[in-house]
Amino acid sequence: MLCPSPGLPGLPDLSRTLVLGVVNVTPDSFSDGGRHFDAGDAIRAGRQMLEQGADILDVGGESTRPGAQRVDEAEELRRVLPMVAALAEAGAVVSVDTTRASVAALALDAGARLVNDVSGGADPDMFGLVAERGVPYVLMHGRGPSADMASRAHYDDVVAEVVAELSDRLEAARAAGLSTAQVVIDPGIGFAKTAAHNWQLLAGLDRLHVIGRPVLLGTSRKAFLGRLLAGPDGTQRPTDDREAATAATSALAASAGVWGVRVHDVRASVDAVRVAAAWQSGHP
Ligand code: PMM
Repeated sequence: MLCPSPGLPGLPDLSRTLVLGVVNVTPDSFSDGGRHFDAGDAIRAGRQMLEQGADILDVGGESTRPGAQRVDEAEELRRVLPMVAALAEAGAVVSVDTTRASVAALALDAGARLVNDVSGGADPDMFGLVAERGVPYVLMHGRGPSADMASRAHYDDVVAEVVAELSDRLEAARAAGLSTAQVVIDPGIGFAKTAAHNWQLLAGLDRLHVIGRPVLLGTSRKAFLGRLLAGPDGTQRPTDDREAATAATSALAASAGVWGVRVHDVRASVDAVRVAAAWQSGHP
């Protein structure tokens, strides 16, 4: 069993796995191709996730999919800040999914309560900022930028290496003044990992326990699920048809004691983690 009830400052502390709804503010959300951002649609999507039971909304303005190129800081701010402010105003607990300390700082000013950093603190100012603000921080495992991360997917024992590399980053975070109590760890499913590595990590999730921190898991709609569910001709299951598989991972994550799951379809995963909690406790 992983670390179930961490009491992270400013975040909900429920007797079940938390569900983080993904609010990706990508160019598709811009009504005129990216020049003037109409936050309306994205805010409505975020509000709907709240109604469906999301515990946290994770707002990101930069794609981290394999091969994705970076957006510049001004553009990231323009995408993220209005969303963070509006959703915090609507009563949501908001997380900002960014690798830039400057973006994290302004998002915290705008009402975010958690920093989700897929780079594991690559920005030299990130740990210092999070230490100073005292907010919870998701330290994710990866091996460098999305653009060429596939070339770094080489492991002898992926679980042991992810544990060792996360432990090193946690040590660096502590050296920069972060308190261990602020940190959530994430094995970074799909980040510098093949499908086989992802499954090995999920099978060995219990071994992350040695780090002693709560675990966040992001499996939602990822390619390794599409590959698992490929048709007889080898065609991968399309992204928008991976929801049942994602919900299955949420139920299994919950029964493994995972602290939070980061998902696109909130309703299905809220149902899944509630079923898992009732199953484990023996009462609804
Ligand atoms: N995955 C993505 C983006 N942010 N954050 C955390 N902590 N963990 C993840 O696995 C993660 C993340 C990429 O997924 P998306 O492009 O579908 O949002």
